[in-house]
Amino acid sequence: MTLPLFERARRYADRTAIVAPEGEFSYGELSAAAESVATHLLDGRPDLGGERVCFLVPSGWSYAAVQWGIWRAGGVAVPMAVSHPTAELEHVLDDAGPTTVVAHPELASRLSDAATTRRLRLIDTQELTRSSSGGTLPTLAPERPCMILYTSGTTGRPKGAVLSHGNVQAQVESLSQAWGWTPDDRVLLHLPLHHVHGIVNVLTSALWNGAVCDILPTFRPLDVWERLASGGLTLYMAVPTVYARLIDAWDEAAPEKRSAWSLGARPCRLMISGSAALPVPTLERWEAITGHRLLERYGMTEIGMALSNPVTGERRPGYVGEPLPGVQVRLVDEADQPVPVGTPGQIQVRGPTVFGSYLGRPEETAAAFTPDGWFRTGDVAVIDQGAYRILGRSSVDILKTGGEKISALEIEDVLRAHGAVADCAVVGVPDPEWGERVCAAVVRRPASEVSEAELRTFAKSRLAPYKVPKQFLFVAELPRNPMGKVTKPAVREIFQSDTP
Ligand code: MLC
Ligand code: AMP
Repeated sequence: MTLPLFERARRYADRTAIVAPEGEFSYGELSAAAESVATHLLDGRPDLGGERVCFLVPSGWSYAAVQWGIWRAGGVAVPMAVSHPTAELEHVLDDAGPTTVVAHPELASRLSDAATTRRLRLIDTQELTRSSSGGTLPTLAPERPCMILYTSGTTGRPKGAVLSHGNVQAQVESLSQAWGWTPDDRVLLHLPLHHVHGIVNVLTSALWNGAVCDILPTFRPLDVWERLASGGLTLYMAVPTVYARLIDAWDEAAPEKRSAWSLGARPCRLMISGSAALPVPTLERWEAITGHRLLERYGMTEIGMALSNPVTGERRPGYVGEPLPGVQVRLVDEADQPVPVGTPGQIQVRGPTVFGSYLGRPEETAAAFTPDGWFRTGDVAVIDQGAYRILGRSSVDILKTGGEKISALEIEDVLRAHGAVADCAVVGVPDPEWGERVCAAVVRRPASEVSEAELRTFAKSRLAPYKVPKQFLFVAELPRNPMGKVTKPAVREIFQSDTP
């Protein structure tokens, strides 16, 4: 017996699973490749027994084969972001404590020193998928952990959210039911594959349902338009910044291109937006261009998806709909008591889709849940005429830029490590392209002349590209309240009044 995901793949053996830069591959080929990867990773052992395997593999066929292979061997898959600098990759290695690291041949050099220092086995994807299969693979219970996804919190470096096979299956079953996935679906995937959005909502949902996952390794607006317009796609999912970029590309295109793109995108059955608030003007413009009213939904790394507008029925702009099947959602006050309908409250979520723990952080895990098992999202919403509307977050130090969640405090810690920085405050400033733009107010040390460019280079070598502030302002002092605490809203105002 194996997990339903792999059992189901047998049913679809001859159907296409993945179309990627490497070629077109059937479910049968994916299952066989996963067995090879698993056999190689096991190296004669019966079961990886929950060992973590970090992998740095671009979106595509190899990614899916490696992810499934780690799962089939009884390992926990820890996807690493291809866009991250070594310092971020090293944080994941140190926190996840893997035994083995898998890397695409073109990316292996980025991990070789780190792997050697940490005495980790570094395996190349080509070697893995070439090896022969055979032997028995372990039986996997749904409660076993399968994946660790790194996510920023208010404090410290990113934490690893541990998801079980059961969590992923519950998430996929909920979305399959709500969004009506069938084996005839074909979804376009260009989202990064170290987040729940790309991994669960797109890749795993497609593979669970016997559908085709059509992968573009990176997001390029013209490629996406051409792919949407070439027909055959039934589903498309992206973050609001992507829709904004696609709208810009459409506006800049020649009239014949515009009509071809608009016409070509129309037959797709469903287009979805999430990971950040979808501005109503973006929803309206997209509808005018393509005829599709985007279905907005709300989710989070720790819980998968929680709220969604309906496939059939009214999708109210600015609202994220209702709880998804199998997901319990409530709004509470500061004492964790449910608030009356119409009163804003913090979103809490419970059920089989919710993750188990943050790796190695029992205190943060305990603090994230109420005693009766509700996960505290930190997002605030209100129910208005039966649908949820997200109002914001309870912490000013969590930002969302282009669908990426980041911690202001993590960026401040990095900037403060620069010798010329006496103090700093990082804020998210509303931005039409990114949702929030990361901005840093910096107090330089006396006599320091450090430039914006120098600080940016410094930050870039230590942080993921999307965490690097887009704007720096040098200030004499930071605004503080009478208790001496930096007042972030006042810092944000400095940038808003500075924006031309
Ligand atoms: C890239 N940059 C960003 C950025 N992405 N800056 C801020 N925010 C981002 N999200 C930087 C680049 O490093 C570059 O910096 C500059 O901005 C322009 O880069 P680009 O090449 O134009 O950006 P691009 O690579 O096209 O990326 C933009 C994007 C990408 C929107 C396509 O960020 C993306 O795919 N975002 C989706 C993330 C996602 O999947 N989130 C889901 C999380 S799960 P420089 O200095 O080098 O020029 C979750 C739960 C849920 O949220 O509900 O789904
Ligand atoms: P992440 O931790 O990267 O998974 O990001 C999850 C966060 O993204 C949530 O806690 C919300 O703050 C935000 N988010 C996701 N979907 C939406 C949405 N539709 N509207 C507003 N915010 C959203």
